[in-house]
Amino acid sequence: MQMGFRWFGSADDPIKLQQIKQIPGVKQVVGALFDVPVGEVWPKAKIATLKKGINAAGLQMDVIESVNIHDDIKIGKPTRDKYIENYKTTIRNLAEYGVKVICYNFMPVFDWLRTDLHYQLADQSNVMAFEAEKLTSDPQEMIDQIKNNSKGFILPGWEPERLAEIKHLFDAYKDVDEKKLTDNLKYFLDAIIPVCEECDVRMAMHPDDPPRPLFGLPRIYKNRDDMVKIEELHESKYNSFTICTGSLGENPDNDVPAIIREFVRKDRAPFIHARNIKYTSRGNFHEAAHLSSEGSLDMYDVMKAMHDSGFDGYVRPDHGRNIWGEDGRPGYGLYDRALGATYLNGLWEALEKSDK
Ligand code: DNO
Repeated sequence: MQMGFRWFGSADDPIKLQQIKQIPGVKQVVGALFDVPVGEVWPKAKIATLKKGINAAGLQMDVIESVNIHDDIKIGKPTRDKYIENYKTTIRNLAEYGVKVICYNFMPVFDWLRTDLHYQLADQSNVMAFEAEKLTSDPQEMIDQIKNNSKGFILPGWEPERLAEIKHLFDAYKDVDEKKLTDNLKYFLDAIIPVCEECDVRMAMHPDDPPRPLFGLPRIYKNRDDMVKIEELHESKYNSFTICTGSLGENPDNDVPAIIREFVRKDRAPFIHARNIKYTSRGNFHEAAHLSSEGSLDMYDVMKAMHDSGFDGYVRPDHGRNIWGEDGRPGYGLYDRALGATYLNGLWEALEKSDK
């Protein structure tokens, strides 16, 4: 198991690589290029600079999160082939710099969605939260709320140039149902997985967050059965998953440790996001500190499932709270994620030693 930490780059992340290096046990920086428009090729020179900076801080860059997928691919427009060719070139370019795993998602329009970016907990820390009753009927209102509350940070997966086109995007998705979206995923995987096999780069699809349809848009990675369907679209260990404990766990019917066991044993889960959440009522939740005692997920069971199945991939703490006066990017401050990494490493050490 290798512990990583997500980082938004020197131009846009107040957290310094040296601070990440000081978190005990963190070996990997999970990075990305945030200044390349979705759909364009990631240039080698920019990848080289990113990697150089990370390596100079004594850290590795084996995992990229995310190379986002152009909407034309998800919608299945004729122009998708051009963007798929670009994606293949990006895979090849990343492979040249030693990247092993690319995290991506196939969610229409929105990546993750929350109705509150600063939900206050009793200890005065704040987290992100989701309450279905607070979803606005007009998605534009939701987007404006999120933008206005993000304290000027660009949130992952919320590229301003895409969301500026929201009405147009919704129109473009109007004939895309679950079946069509799945067919379009298959078309994409059939095209890119042979390149992944040739370059030894694994695609790791991230679950829908929250794992339910939103604003009438289809969602295709919500639970274990969806994962089996996606796996069958293109049989290869390079067609694999990011298991995000928080996203899947947001639906209490999902047995997250069982999902981990099944897909790690099959070697289909090279990347795990470890996050805790607390249910406020069915389907609603707020995010929480990583400890089992702070949320509704048992993080010992999560780590034990990874350990028992011989997990040998990458893991990172996921969304944390803003604590100790930090006013960081929602979900991605330094302190609480560092506590999370340390806690997860502690659980792992105990599991390793209890085996001997
Ligand atoms: C949110 C993240 C997502 C994730 C993408 C992967 O904080 O979990 O933005 O990175 O869905 O493509």
